Amino acid sequence: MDLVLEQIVDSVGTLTLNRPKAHNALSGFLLDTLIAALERMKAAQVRAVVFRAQPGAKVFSAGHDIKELAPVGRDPLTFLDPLSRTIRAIEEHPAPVIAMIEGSVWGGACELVMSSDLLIASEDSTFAITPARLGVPYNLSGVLNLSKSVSMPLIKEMMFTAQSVTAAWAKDAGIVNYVVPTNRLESVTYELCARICQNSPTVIAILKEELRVLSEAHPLNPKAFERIQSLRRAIYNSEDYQEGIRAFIEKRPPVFKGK
Ligand code: YXS
Repeated sequence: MDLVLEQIVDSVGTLTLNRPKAHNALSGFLLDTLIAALERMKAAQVRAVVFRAQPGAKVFSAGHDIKELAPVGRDPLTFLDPLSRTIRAIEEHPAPVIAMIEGSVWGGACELVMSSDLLIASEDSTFAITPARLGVPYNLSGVLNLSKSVSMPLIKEMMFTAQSVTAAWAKDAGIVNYVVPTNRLESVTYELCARICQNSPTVIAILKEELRVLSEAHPLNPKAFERIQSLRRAIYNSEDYQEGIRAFIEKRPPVFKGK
């Protein structure tokens, strides 16, 4: 079964997550498939890419495949991991990537949609940033991606509570462009694509790249980077890191001891 369905109509590509048995959990294989599909869309010179779950999905994506998270002692979120590579593929794609969201969005899937260019969410969709609930020491570029369009107090509330927020909350927080009834999600999304397709694709591509470069322009001295990495290493070497994953697999709440 194809883990990502691809379609191109009138210069607009649509990529549909298709791993329903695991709620579109982002396995390495699914993410590599997504990256390859984005490459094909680039070769086809689409003017916009819509990124979605199956119509009617209750869960847009359950986030990183927890069963594939690195074992204790290894960084679960490195530059060459599938999730990081997919996020860069979205950010560096020359056409706008529009996340059309229905259902609940979890963990790394929040970073995936929040790294898209535009987000259109159904009224009943929700968003949960879960590292604190899983015991995962999220990486610096991921935290930057999650926080770019949100005020500090609001992104801290999402990260520290690790609880789902509604689409309306996400709209107020500046995370999504539009919140619409589910039965209008497709029409609003593809109408927006049609408006984008009327404009110069080369200028849109350079504007997207300029905004990416500017949004990543953060001075970070080597000592600060190395200090953060050593703090992260202590966490992915910890009992709490193992507890978060074990608790999910054992279908029970985690009990974190802070070590
Ligand atoms: O028990 P089976 O084999 O049927 O499989 C179950 C779940 O184990 C599986 N599944 C997942 N497998 C791997 N990774 C996942 N993230 C994942 N989520 C679900 O799918 C089958 C059906 O799940 P089940 O029974 O829980 O369905 P449900 O309808 O009762 O509940 C749906 C959810 C989404 C509320 C529930 O599955 C859930 O809470 N999933 C985990 C959501 C989450 O915490 N995601 C964060 C993943 S870690 C991540 O993204 C980053 C590393 S971080 O945390 O740092 O942001």
